[in-house]
Amino acid sequence: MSVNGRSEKLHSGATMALELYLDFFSQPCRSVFIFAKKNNIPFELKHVSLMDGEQYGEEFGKISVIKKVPALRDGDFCLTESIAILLYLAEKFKTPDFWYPADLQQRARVNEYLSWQHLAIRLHAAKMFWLLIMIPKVMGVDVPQDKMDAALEDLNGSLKLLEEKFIQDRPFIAGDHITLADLVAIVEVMQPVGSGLDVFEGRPKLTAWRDRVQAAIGKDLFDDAHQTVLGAQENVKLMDGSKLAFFKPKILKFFM
Ligand SMILES: N[C@@H](CCC(=O)N[C@@H](CS)C(=O)NCC(=O)O)C(=O)O
Repeated sequence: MSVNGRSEKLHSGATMALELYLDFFSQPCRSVFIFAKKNNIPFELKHVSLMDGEQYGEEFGKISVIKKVPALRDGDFCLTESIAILLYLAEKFKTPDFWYPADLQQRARVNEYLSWQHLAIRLHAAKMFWLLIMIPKVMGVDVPQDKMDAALEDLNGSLKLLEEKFIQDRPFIAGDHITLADLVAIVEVMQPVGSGLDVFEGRPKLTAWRDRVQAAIGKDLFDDAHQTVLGAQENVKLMDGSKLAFFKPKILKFFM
């Protein structure tokens, strides 16, 4: 696997550093990155360029047969799935309790959100990103208006549930403090923003929650993790659509 872009060595010890395989276009990668950085977890960042198809390369195949990012390698131990990775890091590095509270009902709230989000916010926000920007502007395929309308309706439904069921009148999803649930939520909510859809407009509750989450993470770290996706509208102009040929059938089948 060629390692490019933002690869950086964050740990130089005699023993092999924990490795995180990430691409910053990817929402779950951003949650893992933010969590590791915020908690001063030493790791070596291995950039896997999805746009260059590096997830299908032989070298990354040794790390993950699923061929998706994020992935983690800790010595001989390889792990996929962002939620599993976040929990592994939380347990291994004994991060502060508030991230994944020991309190039974607060933890249940976090688990509830983490279980719900895959087929709701994650799916719908990612779909908007592909329909608004990647499919038409990089793959050169027109998106019919009815597909766009249906996708927006789904996203609006999920955002409504995020506000009304998960945030309610609490500062954060599980109460007074940021948890893994908020972290996993914010990276997904930011994805359509990168494609030019301001999901915060007309949603004061969501906006206030975003501001609290951003403050809890720290603006510099938040911006650092999101600069790639928030620059997507410019970045796509430089992308070579033919490079996505390997991805195109899969994406069109999934989102169109
Ligand atoms: N459930 C997985 C989802 C991972 C995932 O879908 N990763 C995407 C990027 S956001 C990916 O690597 N896609 C590459 C591909 O499908 O070829 C997680 O939470 O880690």
